[in-house]
Amino acid sequence: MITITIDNKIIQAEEGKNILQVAKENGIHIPTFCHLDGVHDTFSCRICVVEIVGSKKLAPACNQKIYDGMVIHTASPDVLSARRNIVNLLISNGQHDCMSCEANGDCSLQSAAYDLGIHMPAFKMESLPEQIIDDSSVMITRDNRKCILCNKCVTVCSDLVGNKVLSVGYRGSSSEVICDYNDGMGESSCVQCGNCVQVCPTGALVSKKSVGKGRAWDITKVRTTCPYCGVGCQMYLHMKGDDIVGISAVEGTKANDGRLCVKGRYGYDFVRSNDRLKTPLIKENGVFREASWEEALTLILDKMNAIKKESGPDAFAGLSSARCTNEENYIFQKMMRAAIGTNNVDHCARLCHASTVAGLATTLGSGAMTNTIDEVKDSDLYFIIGSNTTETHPVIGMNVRQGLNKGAKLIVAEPREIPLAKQADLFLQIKPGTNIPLLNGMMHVIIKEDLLDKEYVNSRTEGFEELKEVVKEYTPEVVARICGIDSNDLVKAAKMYATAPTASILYAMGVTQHSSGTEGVMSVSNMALLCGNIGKYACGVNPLRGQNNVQGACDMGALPTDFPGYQKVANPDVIKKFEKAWGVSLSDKKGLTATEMFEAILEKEIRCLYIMGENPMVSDPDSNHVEHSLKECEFVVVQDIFMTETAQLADVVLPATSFAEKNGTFTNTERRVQLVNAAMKPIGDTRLDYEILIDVMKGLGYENSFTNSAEILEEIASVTPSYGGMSIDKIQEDGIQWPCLDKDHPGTPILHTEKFSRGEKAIFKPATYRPAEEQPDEEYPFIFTTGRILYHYHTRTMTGKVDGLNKLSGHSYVEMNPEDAANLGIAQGEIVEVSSRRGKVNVEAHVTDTIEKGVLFMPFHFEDGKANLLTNAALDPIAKIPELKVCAATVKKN
Ligand SMILES: Nc1nc2c(c(=O)[nH]1)N[C@H]1C(S)=C(S)[C@@H](COP(=O)(O)OP(=O)(O)OC[C@H]3O[C@@H](n4cnc5c(=O)[nH]c(N)nc54)[C@H](O)[C@@H]3O)O[C@H]1N2
Ligand SMILES: Nc1nc2c(c(=O)[nH]1)N[C@H]1C(S)=C(S)[C@@H](COP(=O)(O)OP(=O)(O)OC[C@H]3O[C@@H](n4cnc5c(=O)[nH]c(N)nc54)[C@H](O)[C@@H]3O)O[C@H]1N2
Ligand code: SF4
Ligand code: SF4
Ligand code: SF4
Ligand SMILES: [Mo]
Repeated sequence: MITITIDNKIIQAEEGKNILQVAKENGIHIPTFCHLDGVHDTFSCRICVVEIVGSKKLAPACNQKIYDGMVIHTASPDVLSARRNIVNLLISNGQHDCMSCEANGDCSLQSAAYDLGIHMPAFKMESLPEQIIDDSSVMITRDNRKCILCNKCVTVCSDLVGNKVLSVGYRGSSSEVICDYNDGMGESSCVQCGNCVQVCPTGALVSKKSVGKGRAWDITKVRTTCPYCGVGCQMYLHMKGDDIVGISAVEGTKANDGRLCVKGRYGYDFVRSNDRLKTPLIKENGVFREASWEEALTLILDKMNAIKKESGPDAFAGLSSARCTNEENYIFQKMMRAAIGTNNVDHCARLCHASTVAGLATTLGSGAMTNTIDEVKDSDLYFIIGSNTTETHPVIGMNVRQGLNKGAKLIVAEPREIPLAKQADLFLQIKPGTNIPLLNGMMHVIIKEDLLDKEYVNSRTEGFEELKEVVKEYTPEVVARICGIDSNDLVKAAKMYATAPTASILYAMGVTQHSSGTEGVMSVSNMALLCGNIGKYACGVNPLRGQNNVQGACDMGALPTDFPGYQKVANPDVIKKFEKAWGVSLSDKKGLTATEMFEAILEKEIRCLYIMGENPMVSDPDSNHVEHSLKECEFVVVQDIFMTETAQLADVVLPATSFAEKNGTFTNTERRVQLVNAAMKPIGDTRLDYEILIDVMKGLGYENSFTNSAEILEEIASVTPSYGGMSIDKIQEDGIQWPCLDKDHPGTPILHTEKFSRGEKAIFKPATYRPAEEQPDEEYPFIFTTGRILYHYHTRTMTGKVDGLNKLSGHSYVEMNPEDAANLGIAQGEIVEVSSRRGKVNVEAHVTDTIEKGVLFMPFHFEDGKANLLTNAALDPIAKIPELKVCAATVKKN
């Protein structure tokens, strides 16, 4: 610590800091336009100049390190005169119509002018360069007449987002910010994340949706967690009364540090959509009518109690929700187990990372991301397999791109040339369904070339000999043939992965959604263990969990085999523990998985299905089969925020509140438990999910005493060891990563550092290649795979309510290779028929060389041209996850 003086105030400060930082920490205001903490130190705007006693020149505070005894004046006559000149030049050079400008009240230039007492620009420009407002982007307006060339947007887009759309074009006084090769923003490679808008100090970059919706002073900001993907971005909802008028990222947070993606920032219209369910609905003679809560609950309870009496607890099944909070999921599984008495409870993780939960629990002892999101940017190498990271976990994708900017290497293994594949050092364009041979082949090379970490394998793992035996046959030549890649590339990939100082594997649905999904996951784990890459900084096996709270829904025991904290139903001690905690006797019978429930309905084993926040009519494979099953089910309750395709088939529909109207916690993909805070009162007659469930439990004869979600979290902590130290107070600000064993425990950023959760050592579980259940044949000669796009989320109940997102992508399509299209005489944009053994759809053809010959890809988001009419419900025998990534299909001209 050293001593300096700012404006006659004596301050103790840390050596190495700059004047701007120290002033800010001590409540002394120095204006700045261009500074971005730790990122952008161009000191180009010069508005932060200060006077340092003994120095002849004014110095920019952002660039001047402090020294012991330094004496600084931040508002001396010279300083103020310099600032007046700068501001006068800036406002004279542009057109600043503050009265109607969207940034009024939230503009650094305006504030500086006000503070300096500048009423009118001092200089009169003969003629201003002609600059046109760029209105071409769906989400953002650019008005370069208000741009002060601070360069922040350029830095954010290139360094923090990694998209490199923006730059300063032209020279000298003609300089201006441009997109790509001076394209309109809407025609450029911009992905509309709005991160440039957030840092713009003026009204030069504006979010269209917020225009005219309220001034800075009309708005209160409520911090919460994004309701979409598992990154768990921290955001402020900008509230004007009960309306969300904008969203911004929280800066300095662990999960997203000031960044969001397009869905998080602009996908909020669904909250106040007119389509929200507002009252309970009861189906009578095939049509819904509005009902009171009392009426709806009475009907539900009469029916449920009757079924329970006649057929017992195992005639019930429940689907919990990865969109709901931990507290709601905890109550849901407690309802199924304690109030009904069955373990037939599951949720969409079954369609998603069930194979991760099973696979990594076996090899490592914990089925979660081993490392943190923030570390991702520090890896030396990324091996990305079956994850379209920049579209599905965009902020993690931004961290990958930050790493690439710093020189990290990238290997992508994918059937499609996804955006990151274009930046890869090595792109392995494999056939869908061939991850296991690929990974075995890489391990074959690593062992053969003696690149394994022997010390680690000896001291921290078991089962190496079996692995060696299995991968022996997977020579580069054999693997190259199965995967459809070049054998030299395989060797190169193996060497790159094994020799990188730190290497992080990121994977998702391209690995998990196969009938060999669990073995695929274990193969990923095998390769990381072989190279000693688990339990270390910037390394790891990182399954990117999908939904905002899918990690939490699993943690809370919305699984047929697990109580909260993965305590096993099969373990009698666990049953005893929960019987004591809940004061009831519990079933020790393993429950049905989500994918088995629909079968059990058809076999008349299940009579009542309770669905909270899931839309299986669109999201489950083989939709015709799901529809049949739901229609056959005697009593279906759906609790949702919209009238979904699934809710249409229910007997009773209950309206729930959305994330913006509730308190609680979500657990993101890096195991971080974070707060969800209500920003508005519930819409219509909607009720909180857990309140509804508690009423149902009461009607079934089980009383809870909870009055709010914080009390539920207390009970969760008391029965779930890995959440033992979690409480609302403790997780304020940045959240805590589990395991967090007690209230003094700091949480756990990196798993398995000293020993594995499974016990002392991890285990290799080698797998042999089993082709996908359905292979192309003469009738269905294409491999059909499905997935996601950046602009939409799952069954579009939420993103489908956002005009801008619908404009960016509004309907289904099929991607196919130009050669295939030419052979079939199919033109770009033509409507074609795609069919499989289970169904057919008509969709637009997107002819693109990013996909290989013989492969078709379709997003599963859209109700028109529903991909899941075609997909195969074949299951992985261990995790019961369906093979959503491979089936046989054909395409023909209409
Ligand atoms: N924009 C957006 N983001 C989302 C979601 C969303 O709906 N929209 N959903 C969230 C959820 S729940 C999840 S689970 C995640 C999913 O995130 P991802 O898994 O990244 O998304 P997908 O598009 O399902 O699949 C990823 C990739 O797997 C590839 N693939 C297909 N078959 C194979 C194969 O056999 N091997 C390999 N190596 N790759 C293959 C596909 O080409 C695809 O690009 O996204 C989350 N984020
Ligand atoms: N072909 C194909 N199919 C797939 C996949 C694939 O890659 N390909 N991916 C699979 C994967 S990984 C997943 S995770 C599943 C997702 O499948 P689903 O979970 O069925 O899909 P969502 O659209 O997310 O459904 C969530 C529902 O919750 C509702 N909801 C949102 N917030 C709340 C709330 O606060 N309370 C209540 N009660 N309801 C709420 C929404 O309106 C919506 O109806 O899809 C799977 N299906
Ligand atoms: S919106 Fe995002 S991608 Fe587009 S220019 Fe701004 S920062 Fe770059
Ligand atoms: S558009 Fe905004 S952030 Fe970008 S250079 Fe201009 S003033 Fe700075
Ligand atoms: S990356 Fe995921 S969590 Fe972050 S804003 Fe986008 S959808 Fe939300
Ligand atoms: Mo998922």
